[in-house]
Amino acid sequence: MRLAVPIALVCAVFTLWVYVPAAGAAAPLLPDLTQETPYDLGVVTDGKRHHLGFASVVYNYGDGPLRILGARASQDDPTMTADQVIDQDDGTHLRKPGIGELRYVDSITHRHWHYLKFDTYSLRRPDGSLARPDLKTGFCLGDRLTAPNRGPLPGRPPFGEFGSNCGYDSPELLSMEEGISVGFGDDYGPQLEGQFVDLTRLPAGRYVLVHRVNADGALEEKTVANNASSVLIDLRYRRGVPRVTQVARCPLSATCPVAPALPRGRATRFAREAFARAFRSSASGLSCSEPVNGVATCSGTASGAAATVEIRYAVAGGRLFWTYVAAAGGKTKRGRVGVNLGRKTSVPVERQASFPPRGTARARLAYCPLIGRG
Ligand SMILES: [Ca+2]
Repeated sequence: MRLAVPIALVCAVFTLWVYVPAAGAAAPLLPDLTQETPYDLGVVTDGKRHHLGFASVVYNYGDGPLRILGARASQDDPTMTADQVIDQDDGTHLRKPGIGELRYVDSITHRHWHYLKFDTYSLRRPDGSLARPDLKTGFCLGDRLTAPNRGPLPGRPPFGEFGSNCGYDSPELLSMEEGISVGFGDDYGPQLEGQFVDLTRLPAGRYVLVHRVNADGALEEKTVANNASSVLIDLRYRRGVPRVTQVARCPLSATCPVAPALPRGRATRFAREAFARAFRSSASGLSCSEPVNGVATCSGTASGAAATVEIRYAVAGGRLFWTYVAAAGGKTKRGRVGVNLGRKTSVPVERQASFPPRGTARARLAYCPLIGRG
C-alpha cells in the first residue's frame, strides 16, 4: 500500500483523527469505489447544438468508508487541500495527504463545496481515442442511496454517515468532510451540470461512453479493476438532429463491446459454419480443442484430406465478430461474421428552444434544477 504517514502534517484543526504508523498492527479498512454503467441516456437539442445526457452512480463496496477531509488555512485561499482519511480496524486512522482539492461553487444551483474530478465522463471512439471530453467540474459526495446487495459487507453501517449538502451556503468554512459509507452510493441525474457530453458536430458512427471513478488513482481503495463501466452507442443524424441508439452495455469495462468467452461447443459450431462459408462444403468430424487465450483450434477431414479451422472473437469499430482461418487442400481462407449484440434501445430526444450561452448562471440553471445536488 502506498500510504504516507504524515506525522508532520497533522493538522491541529482536526483533533478527531488519530494518526498511527503504517507499520503498526492495525489493518486499514479501505473503500472500494465501484463504477456503475451509465444509464438514463437522453439527447437534448435545440436543432444546432446537441448534448447527450446520462445518469451516473458510484457505490462503495469496500471494507471502510471513503472519507475525504478538506482544509485551508484561511478564507483567502479559494480551495481546500483534500486528504483521504482511512479507518483502521482498531479504531485509529491513517491519512493520505494531497489527494485533490475542494472548491466552493457559488451559483444559482450550486452553493456548496465540490471535490474535483472524483468521477470522469468521456465519449470515446471504438479504438479508445477521445471524441468528446469530460465537462464535469466537481462532486458533492454523500450517501444518497443504498447500494444493491452483492454479498456481505461487514463494514456497512445501519445509516449513512455522510450527508449530501457539502457545506451548503457556507463559503466561510475552513474544513469540510465528504464521503461515501460502505454499502451506499453517490448518484447524479442526467443533464445536471456536467452530466452530459457535447455531440455537436460529432460525425455519425459508433462511440463508447465511459464513466471512470478515481481516474487519477489518487484515492486509496481495495482495487481499481471495477472503476470503469461503459455503454456503446450508435450516432446518426436525421435532418440534422441526432438519433442515438444504445447498442450494448458493458459493466466494469472501459471498452464496449467486450468479446465474450469462447466455449468449446460454440467454437465447434462456428468452425462448421466457417468451413462451409470458406469452401462451400462441409468438413466431417470437425471438433475443436478447448480454447486457449480465446483461440480455438479445430480439425477434421474434407474429401479425405485434413481440414483445420481456427476460431476467435474480435472487436473492431464498435462491432463484435467471430473470425476464422480455414485451411483444406492446400488453400487457406479467412473471414469474419458479425455477432448480434442483442436488444438496442433508442435514446429519447428532447427539443428545447435554444441553449443559453455557456458559463452563465442561466446555463447552469438549465442543467441543474436541484439546489444542493451535483
Ligand atoms: Ca474500485
